[in-house]
Amino acid sequence: MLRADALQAIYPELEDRIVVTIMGAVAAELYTLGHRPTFFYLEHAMGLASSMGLGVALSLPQHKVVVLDGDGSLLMNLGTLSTLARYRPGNLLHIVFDNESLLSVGGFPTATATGTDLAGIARASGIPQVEEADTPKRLKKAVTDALAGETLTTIVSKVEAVGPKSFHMDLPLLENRFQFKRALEALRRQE
Ligand SMILES: Cc1ncc(C[n+]2csc(CCOP(=O)(O)OP(=O)(O)O)c2C)c(N)n1
Ligand SMILES: [Mg+2]
Repeated sequence: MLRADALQAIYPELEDRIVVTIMGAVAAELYTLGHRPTFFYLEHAMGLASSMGLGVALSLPQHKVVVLDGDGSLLMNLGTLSTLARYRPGNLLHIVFDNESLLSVGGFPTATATGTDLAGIARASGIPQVEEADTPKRLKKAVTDALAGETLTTIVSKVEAVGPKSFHMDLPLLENRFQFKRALEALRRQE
């Protein structure tokens, strides 16, 4: 499965949600599908998109929060899974696109290329719902089900190590940061 196809399949489920992504390829792919003020692309801070998503989910319990993570990023912050499991916000959906590669910096193989099982680590960390979805159709169903429910879910999706030709996004980090903050403040006023 190409991650671009996977994202296209789930974009209708994402467009009205709070979404936090890692940097690089997946950020550019989501941005290209259509930016929303409730999307934040966490540049530089590799591994911390799920930590940021946890904080947002805990502070806005009436809204669903979706994190788009990567294998290399999650491997850099495996402790996030036990922290997510400890606080287990039912409004948080954590999607890990596992391309077995640090694709965005040139494509070096990660530990998932040599057998590390992120879904297994998520289960052992205590994440209450862990799914594996390797086709756009299965991913869409897993995402729809998770967003319809109230259970913290991690979905691990194996994807090909293929990214967009360009990672250019016509949105500087600072602009995204202020826009996202204002969008969250507006949502909080509705709560
Ligand atoms: C702490 C830290 N180390 C390294 C980097 C450089 N870096 C940026 S993206 C990236 C790879 C991310 O890999 P993954 O999460 O698997 O996403 P993919 O690029 O495969 O979509 C790396 C190593 C960084 N930004 N921060
Ligand atoms: Mg990767």
